[in-house]
Amino acid sequence: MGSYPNGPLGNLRSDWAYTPGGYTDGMRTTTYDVQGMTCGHCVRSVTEEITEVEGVTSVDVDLDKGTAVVAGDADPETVKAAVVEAGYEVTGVH
Ligand SMILES: [Cu+2]
Repeated sequence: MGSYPNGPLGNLRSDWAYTPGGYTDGMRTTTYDVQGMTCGHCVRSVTEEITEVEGVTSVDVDLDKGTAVVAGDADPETVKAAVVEAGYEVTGVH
């Protein structure tokens, strides 16, 4: 995670708190590139599996982009395993 720029835009979000790992808005989000999703059922399966991972507070799966944006402090390896469990593959985490 990078840092946010200083300057006019950097001050817009006053609710951002600084932590040693970077700025957060109280909830860290991680984007997972998920390969193999083709329809709403896929989205549902991935969403349900990731939701069950400890530390996950919300999941937003985008079929068109092929991403799952996960909020919370879940272990990325566990989230990846959950995606595999659902039958898909994680090709990137960022
Ligand atoms: Cu599907």
